[in-house]
Amino acid sequence: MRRALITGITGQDGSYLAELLLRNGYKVCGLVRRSSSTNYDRLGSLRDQVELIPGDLLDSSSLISAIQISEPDEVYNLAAQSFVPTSWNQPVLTGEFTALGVTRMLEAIRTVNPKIRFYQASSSEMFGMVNESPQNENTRFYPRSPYGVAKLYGHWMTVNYRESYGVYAVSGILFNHESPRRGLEFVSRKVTHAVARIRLGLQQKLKMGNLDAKRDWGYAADYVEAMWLMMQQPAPEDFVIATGECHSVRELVEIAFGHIGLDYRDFVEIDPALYRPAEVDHLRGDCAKAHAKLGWRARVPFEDLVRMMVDCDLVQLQAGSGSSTPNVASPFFVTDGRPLAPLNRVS
Ligand code: NDP
Ligand code: GDR
Repeated sequence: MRRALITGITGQDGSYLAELLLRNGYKVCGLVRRSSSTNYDRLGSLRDQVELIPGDLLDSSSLISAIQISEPDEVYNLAAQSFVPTSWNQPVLTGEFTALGVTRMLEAIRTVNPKIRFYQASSSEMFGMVNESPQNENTRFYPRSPYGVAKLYGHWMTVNYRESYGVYAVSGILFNHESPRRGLEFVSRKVTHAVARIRLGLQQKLKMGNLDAKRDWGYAADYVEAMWLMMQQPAPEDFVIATGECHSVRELVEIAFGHIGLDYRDFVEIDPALYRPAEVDHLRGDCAKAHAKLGWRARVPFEDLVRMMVDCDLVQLQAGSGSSTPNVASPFFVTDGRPLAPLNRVS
């Protein structure tokens, strides 16, 4: 039985990756940091199928011990301070988690067993102010936030450990990916959750920042498959993972409100406080390399993703689940990978 250790298993991607690895027959361990109350909502019933090991990216000895306990063939480093605006408020802490945390984990691997394969969750935020579009593995990096800078450090350390020590270390440069398990502060889920609340009469207005920013948004469950595929190759390489399509935040709100028959202009208010000190205006990925070498491509179109997230938020709010990030089943994959009809379309 192959064994994997996931850092960030309680996050959006961690829960989808744990599901995938369990389906693929892995023994799955997850690193979890201590908090005053447990935070396993996204894991749902997976909680009983994975082994959770206490540890923190800030603490090297806990990483060494997590590797000794889990004895993994593969480590997926998904843990990070992942919210871009917070990185301006807490730049040093973001650097500790998101940048130096990568080195701590790589050093732990080198110390315990350098044959362990390592995946680093790199980000399209590293491209930042782009000089070409779409962006691929050779595009210049120009990060625009402390988060982007920290991710770039982690990316280069991953490359460096591959080149210096021959570790099988790969960096997946993933563009934005969303799901019903997305944190509420990220724009997609903020919008779909608010739309569902407005539909149910629980909220009147939605405050937004820059509606003109453009992103390449895909579905998280698709993207964790790319992570796993990168770790199964004969030699370690870095890959861009994206849909190749670009949409504005304005389109996002238009589709989400339109899905329940409302016009976003009646509900959205612009709040200048939500603008960022430096914006990434436009991102669109070119995943031709991943398609050619991994056979990977995104399966869920943007419009379907947004509508599915609104539907899931409506179902969760109506059920009064009490959790903002429940372990919602992966709606697109319960019928042979074909999208389901919307869960709860409201005309
Ligand atoms: P989330 O914010 O949902 O999850 C982050 C995870 O990291 C949580 O499990 C969190 O634990 C954990 N974590 C944070 N700090 C520490 C720490 N010091 N020690 C141990 N664990 C810690 O992120 P996503 O799942 O969306 O993203 C996964 C990774 O991919 C992140 O590194 C992110 O930066 C990167 N990424 C994400 C993209 C996206 O669009 N989602 C795109 C490109 C890259 P806790 O639950 O305790 O807070
Ligand atoms: P991003 O995602 O910064 O791209 O990072 P986010 O969803 O936070 O923002 C996307 C764009 O939407 C604009 N925006 C708003 N954003 C938020 N959060 N809230 C708002 O009210 C709002 N209004 C407009 C933003 O200005 C931005 O341009 C995500 C994270 O998952 C990172 O960890 C990951 O690395 C990158 O995606 C790829």
